[in-house]
Amino acid sequence: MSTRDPNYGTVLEHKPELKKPSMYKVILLNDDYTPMDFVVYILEEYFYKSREEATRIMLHVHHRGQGICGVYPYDIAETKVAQVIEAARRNEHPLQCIMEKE
Ligand code: TYC
Repeated sequence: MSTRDPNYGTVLEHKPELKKPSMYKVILLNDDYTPMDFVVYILEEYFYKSREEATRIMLHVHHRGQGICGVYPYDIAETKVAQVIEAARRNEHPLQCIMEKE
């Protein structure tokens, strides 16, 4: 392109400047030892679920093997996973929590 090009200096197309951040599912895994009440507590305390919703998610995980607690940007999902595992280990429960790109 030269300065004699009729399109010189003309912006022909705009690429979006910002991509939407990828979102990550935070997933609880079932096990045979973590008490149901503790899982409900985790869902209320760290994922701000009502008692009813927390119970529903806990029972879903119990029957189906895993379940989604929420969907968050990477850093928040990573923090939630760390908080859940920390609380579980502090209480000597084997509860596992993972994150997965949506
Ligand atoms: N299966 C556990 C029990 O019978 C309860 C449980 C539910 C554990 C969900 C983990 O993510 C979980 N006590």
